[in-house]
Amino acid sequence: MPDAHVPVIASDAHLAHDGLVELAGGIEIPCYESPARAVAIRRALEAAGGFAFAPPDDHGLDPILAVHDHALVDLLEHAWADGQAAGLDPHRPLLPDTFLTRAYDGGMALEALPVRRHERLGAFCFDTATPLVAGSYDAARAAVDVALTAMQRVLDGAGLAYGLCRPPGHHAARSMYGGYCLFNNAAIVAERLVALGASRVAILDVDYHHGNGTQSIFWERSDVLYVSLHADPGDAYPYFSGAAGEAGAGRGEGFNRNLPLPGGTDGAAYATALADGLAMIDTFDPDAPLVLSLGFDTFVDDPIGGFILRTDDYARLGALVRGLDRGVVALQEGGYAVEAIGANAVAFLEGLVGRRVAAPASV
Ligand code: SP5
Ligand code: ZN
Repeated sequence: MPDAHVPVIASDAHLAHDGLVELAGGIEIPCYESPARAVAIRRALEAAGGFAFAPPDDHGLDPILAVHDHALVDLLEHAWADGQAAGLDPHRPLLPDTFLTRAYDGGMALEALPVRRHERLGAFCFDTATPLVAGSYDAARAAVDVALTAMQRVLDGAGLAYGLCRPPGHHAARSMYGGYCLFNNAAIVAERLVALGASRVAILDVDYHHGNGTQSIFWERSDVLYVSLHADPGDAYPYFSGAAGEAGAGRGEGFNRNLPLPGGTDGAAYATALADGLAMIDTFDPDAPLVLSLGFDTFVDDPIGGFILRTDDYARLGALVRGLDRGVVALQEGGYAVEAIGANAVAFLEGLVGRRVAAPASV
């Protein structure tokens, strides 16, 4: 149905998740992960036409608690208010300054976390680039609702729905946030699909970075296949996961597939790897819509990425995913070249839905 409008689920709650600064090289810089990203995508889709916008439905906490520990949800819900009650500056974001790493714990039986939740951040966060502000929790809840509503549209018969999630999700693990991610939107959708009766759900992650959170959540699961294309973690964030040999464990062994790519990867090399990833998904034979973690930080001008994909490439990649011939729940992850992110989203989604794709070179 090439003429049907593609459902786009979006919420304005993200506008208040404006972290102001992240720490990079010991100094504070403006956040790459800004409200302007989602605003630019929305404007570009509106200008392109063919997309039908709708707000998310409220799905409540249960789908989140099926993936994340209550302690993480509690932290994200209350850290801001606890900090304010303790007299912190309302104009400064919360960032951890002390990290409870595996080496800190070292097997000791530590007894307690601080009572005030803004002092617990380092037990639940893995980086210094994920600030929390007053509106962060509501934005994260809305991003989950956006994702679940997009899922519902596909279950109701749309071939494709796009969730304009912000904050993104794929770096968030069961008990950990970071990498600009608070709740793992894609993992929550996948888990929800299982709860609704699916026995094989595939997540395809095309963000520039490895989705360490998604990998860890489904590490021992054979009912959720995670396939990720990303920058080789040997020299790219998040550094500690994403190698090709990480295949899952226990029943999940073989159901985690990492396809690390070298710095400088272009659209042609990327498409080759994507075809490999899609073949893995086809073999797995999902009985639920594909969950697509869709990042545009593979773009040539991305300020924190190291690949060289161009806008036209995204149309081709979308068309490749379309070749799977399955329903797709596309969820926004990263992408920080704000001036191009709208065009990149339009190109990918139009390729995915089979509309206005550039003609093959031979025609
Ligand atoms: C969802 C998502 O894309 N999260 C990415 C989080 C990356 N955070 C910090 C990356 C720092 C990389 N520094 C490279 C600087 C190049 N100028
Ligand atoms: Zn990314």
